[in-house]
Amino acid sequence: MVWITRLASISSRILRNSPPLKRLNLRQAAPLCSALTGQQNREYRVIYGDTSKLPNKVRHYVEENVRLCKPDTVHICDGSDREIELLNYILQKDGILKALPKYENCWLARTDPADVARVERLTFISTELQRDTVTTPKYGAKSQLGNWMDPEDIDNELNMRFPDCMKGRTMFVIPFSMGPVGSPFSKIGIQLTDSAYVVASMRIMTRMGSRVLETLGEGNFIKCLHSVGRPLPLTSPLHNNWPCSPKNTLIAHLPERNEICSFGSGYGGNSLLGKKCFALRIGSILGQREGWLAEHMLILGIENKTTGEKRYIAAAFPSACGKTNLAMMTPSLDNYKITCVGDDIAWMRFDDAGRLRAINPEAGFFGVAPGTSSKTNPIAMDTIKSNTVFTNVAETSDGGVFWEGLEKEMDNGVKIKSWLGDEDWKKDETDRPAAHPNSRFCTPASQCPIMDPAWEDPEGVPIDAIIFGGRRPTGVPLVYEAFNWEHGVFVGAAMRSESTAAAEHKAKQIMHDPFAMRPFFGYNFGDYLKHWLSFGQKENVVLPKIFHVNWFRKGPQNNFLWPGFGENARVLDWVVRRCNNEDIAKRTPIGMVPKFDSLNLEGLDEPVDLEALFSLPRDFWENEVNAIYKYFDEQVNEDLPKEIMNQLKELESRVQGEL
Ligand code: OXD
Ligand code: MN
Repeated sequence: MVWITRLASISSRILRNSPPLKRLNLRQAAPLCSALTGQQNREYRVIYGDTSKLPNKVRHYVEENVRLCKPDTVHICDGSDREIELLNYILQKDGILKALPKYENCWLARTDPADVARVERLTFISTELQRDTVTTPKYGAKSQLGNWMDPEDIDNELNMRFPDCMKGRTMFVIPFSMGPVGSPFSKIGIQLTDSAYVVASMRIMTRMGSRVLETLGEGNFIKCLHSVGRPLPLTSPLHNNWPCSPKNTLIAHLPERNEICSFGSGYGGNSLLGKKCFALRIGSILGQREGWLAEHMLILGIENKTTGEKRYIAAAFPSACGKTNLAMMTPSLDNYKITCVGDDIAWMRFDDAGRLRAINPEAGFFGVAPGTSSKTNPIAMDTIKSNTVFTNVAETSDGGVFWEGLEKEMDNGVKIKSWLGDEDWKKDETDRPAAHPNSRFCTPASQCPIMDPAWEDPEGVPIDAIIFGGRRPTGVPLVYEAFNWEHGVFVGAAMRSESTAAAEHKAKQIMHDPFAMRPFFGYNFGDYLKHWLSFGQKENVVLPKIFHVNWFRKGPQNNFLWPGFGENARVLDWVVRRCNNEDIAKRTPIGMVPKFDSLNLEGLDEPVDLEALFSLPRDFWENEVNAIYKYFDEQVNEDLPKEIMNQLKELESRVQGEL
């Protein structure tokens, strides 16, 4: 145990009332605050770990933020079993986690109902030049492709929030690696947080602890500062014992300082900073700088058991559109075996031999619970039976969990307590769901029975196909293939999908979600497109084929036209055979679709209406083209690469001439 001196600092209230501090960043703020107040140095206590063992750069980062946030105690995470037992004990004592005795080492957290999803409108990226971060929308339209804030303004915002924010609490120091520890693809972050729930979740979602510090040495890391924003003593009561500060929530990315600062929310996407903030937003910037791609994509392996041929596919769908289900699919075609490399994020780069290689930077799954069942995803159901943290799901009287989709898997007589605490919840008696639609399971990937043998390969797995997709109730066929790389980049840029509960959007609406990255771009979308296009110009690379899928097309009775889930293997079979250049595709104005009879439909329980699944209504595609024009024009404006505009014009003329 080590004692370190800390400087006292001015309270956030005083800062709030002061004139804006010119170009003051958090690091400058801490010592200045203490100098201003002239308070005496005080000491804080390291209750776990040893700061003298921290690399110098990490120690400085910890110390400057201790001075700023003023936690009572500091805990340096080692990632050990002893540590997590201690944290689970504390979380239980504080009423944040509840044990779920039906399973092994599983826990339930219920959040403040005001802190249940990612908050996109409060998520900012701050760079000196606005245009580095966002496109410039036309006609005064609001940017849908990210929020930028001036560095001076963001510093003022941060200075209004972070000083003293951890008073009475413990600051946890989490060293974590995105990607296998020591892989040349991997990157290291240090997250400082006052939430033990975040520590427990980061332990599942990342490789975390002492071995990361050993690998880091005096190397560089991404600085990740997080606070729930509820110093002690509390000034108002908590809901569900869940500390958060929704009115002050702010998720700030400062790529020019390699820094992320998140305040006020304990919810996963806002607080587990390795995930969306680091692996996607900061990751995409690093990717642009260093020549690689950070994408919102699952990675799966697909093996033909008859021929032994194995391929890897990466697929981008918007949040809550079935990436986890596809990544863990139990194929309905017996001759295929699917293995999982990742369900949410892919870091990809071309290797020296010109193959695109991908790693999953995460170590766990933070999956949407509702809809997951033994029918839709039996592999996920197996994975989550132990060592899992559930958030905002319903609880059962036999010590288990429940959510919409598990109705057929409940034992008789078992009672349900909803995520909002409604005792003996019954579907017919209320219109409140049992589980929040964005409730989650957080579970270790290593427990998934179909993890690919190469999922932790430091070199990554070779990608043969990239699939884009979304929830499109009308007009978009089950599958089509892009004509070439440039057309494929256009298909990604033009992606649209029905909104889901993963973020704070209200009504169901078809939203543009290019590359499924709309909430996660770290830099200007026009530059992002140029970056993607640049790979098409490279010599000596094997470009993966690009496809678009839509499992969600509906018929006139509002029924899904395609059974989905394990049956999606039939689409993957077609994709893989196209990667083998089989002559099974025919040209349409929007791309290549399966030739008659080339989609394997043998053994399907119910016949499918292929004509309806693949029809291309002219009015739909005219509207689609117009919507894309409008979006590109208004949102991407001058930053749209000419190649992408040309692709749109070509689509328009094909739709007009051929449909
Ligand atoms: C997620 C998301 O949590 O995309 O993966 O919202
Ligand atoms: Mn996601």
